[in-house]
Amino acid sequence: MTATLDRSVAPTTHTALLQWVQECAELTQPEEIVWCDGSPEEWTRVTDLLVETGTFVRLNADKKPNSFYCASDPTDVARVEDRTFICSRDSADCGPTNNWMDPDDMKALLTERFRGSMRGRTMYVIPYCMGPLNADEPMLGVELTDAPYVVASMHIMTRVGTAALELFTKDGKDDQEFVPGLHSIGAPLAPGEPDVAWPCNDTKYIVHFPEERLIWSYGSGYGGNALLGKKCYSLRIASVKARDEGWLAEHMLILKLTSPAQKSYYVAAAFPSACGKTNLAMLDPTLEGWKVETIGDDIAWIRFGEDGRMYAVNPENGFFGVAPGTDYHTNPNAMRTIAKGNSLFTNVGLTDDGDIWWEGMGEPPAHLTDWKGQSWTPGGDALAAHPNSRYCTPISQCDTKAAEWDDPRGVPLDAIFFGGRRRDTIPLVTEARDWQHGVFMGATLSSETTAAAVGKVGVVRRDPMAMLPFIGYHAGDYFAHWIEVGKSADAVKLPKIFYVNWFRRDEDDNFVWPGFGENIRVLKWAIERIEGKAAAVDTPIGRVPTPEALDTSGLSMGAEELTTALAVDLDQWRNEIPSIEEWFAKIGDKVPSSLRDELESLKLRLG
Ligand code: GTP
Ligand code: SPV
Ligand code: MN
Repeated sequence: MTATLDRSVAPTTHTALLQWVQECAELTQPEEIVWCDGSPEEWTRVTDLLVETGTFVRLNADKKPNSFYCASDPTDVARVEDRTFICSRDSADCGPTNNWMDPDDMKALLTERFRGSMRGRTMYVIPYCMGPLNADEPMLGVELTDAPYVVASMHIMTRVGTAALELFTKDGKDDQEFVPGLHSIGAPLAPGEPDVAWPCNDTKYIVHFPEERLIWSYGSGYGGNALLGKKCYSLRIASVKARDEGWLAEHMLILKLTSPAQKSYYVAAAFPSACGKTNLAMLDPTLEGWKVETIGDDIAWIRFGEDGRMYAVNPENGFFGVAPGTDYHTNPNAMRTIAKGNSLFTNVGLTDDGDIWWEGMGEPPAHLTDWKGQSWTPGGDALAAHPNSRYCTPISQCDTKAAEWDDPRGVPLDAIFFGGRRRDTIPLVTEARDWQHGVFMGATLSSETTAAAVGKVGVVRRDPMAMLPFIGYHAGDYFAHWIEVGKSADAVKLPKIFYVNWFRRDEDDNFVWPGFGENIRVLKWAIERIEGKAAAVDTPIGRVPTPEALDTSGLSMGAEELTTALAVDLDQWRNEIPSIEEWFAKIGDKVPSSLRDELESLKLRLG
């Protein structure tokens, strides 16, 4: 049986929305259409259903109340960058770092994939809002999905349901814009056919039509591919909207830092996937008197305020954090947040007493069920948790959330950090001379690939502003937009830019910098630079702290390691130049001349 849209029970009069839901239902032929209201009852219904169908295991309520374990299909564990497309009308608007296909061709191809793809399943209509509901211009979206896992996840990650839907027809108007996103796991069920715990399709397409502000996602149930409010809307589509309107949509955490003098600062930081954003956003400082509060851990929308400063908003409502490595010693605030329950855990280990465990979380239990469903004991080769396993938990229950975390005005940025995962070359911290130099640092940012995307791990690649997989248009135009945004502002009001690397290693392959809570020392130096208080050495690549300027009080690390962490090795930098040149050559004519000038002057300074 195929459901048709019954407008008399649809909880909205929004004409374009009703029309689109009807078209998608006709195409995908679900058995039922359910409008999501975002209520706690709906959460209970959907999670109960997922337990019943074997997708979820309810965790022990004494350990993790109202929380669930789930294991994906072993082939559906991460973002699929080679299956991600920007289908701009003109291929020149997509650029060499994205996959492109003509939008009409893509629609023709995918229409056949979506035809009947929801047969035997329920189509959930999820109205949602990215960013606060009381924003001047609430950023609305609707995801149609046949995955109840997506419904449960969207409950945590976005403002979902009736409160969002009401904004679609605000003040009696039914013309509010929204970003439509059609998602199907691509696993229709024939009558009587038994389901599997994690249905998906071997063929995946994550597709964006930037001019239409439209998303089509097929074949995957994994977070970044399937929760369309996150990377698809808030980065790829939003970056295009931001270019058109003069703002920035970035892969950045946002934190509030308060000094012992009780002065507060706001910092945004762009690190590639699985390179430390969540950990920095929740940092537990090792320096007395300093306080860090969390505003966002993955995405920042940055607009100019009336005072000419840049204000950052976190469009999300939850954390979708990397599980492995998260522990009371590394990220106690994340541990406390998930301990309160109301969370989902995907591809972690399931302990025999109904709790979760992953690599890096203290002592392993004597036995557990690993993410592949196999019996697991410590000491073997198999991992308990997939390296890209994730916890999904509400920001509202994070003890260190800043009061401003859902303020629609956002917070005024004092500093922007770029950072990557590099075993050599990149010092612990470098200050840019000015905005243009900072944009050059961001545009040439490099990092070792991680398990957050399917593919080889540990390969150094350029990841401009940590946005390589997320820029919704041509990377060269994106660089030009960053330059323009800086030019349009009063230079003294712009955030200062820094480049950090927590991941430098010694000859024995150990990290030289202890990282995590100790990163407060780098934040402190940056703030003192902004205040004109800390010393720095001018080097060919920018300004780095003098060893005395970095507060190392109580830091148990050798002077030699500290020197290595801070070192600007000119030979390593000279080695870096050809790959930067290659990178600019790849981007081509659209690299702004100001960034080419930066490269030329860097070469001159390196000699
Ligand atoms: P996405 O959610 O994929 O965008 O990742 P993210 O940038 O939020 O990265 P996250 O903070 O989750 O960290 C990823 C991994 O890096 C985890 O295993 C962390 O334990 C580890 N990590 C984070 N900060 C540091 C650090 O300062 N030093 C070291 N050595 N590891 C870190
Ligand atoms: C990332 O990969 O940068 C993430 C996780 O934050 S995902 O939502 O899967 O993209
Ligand atoms: Mn991310």
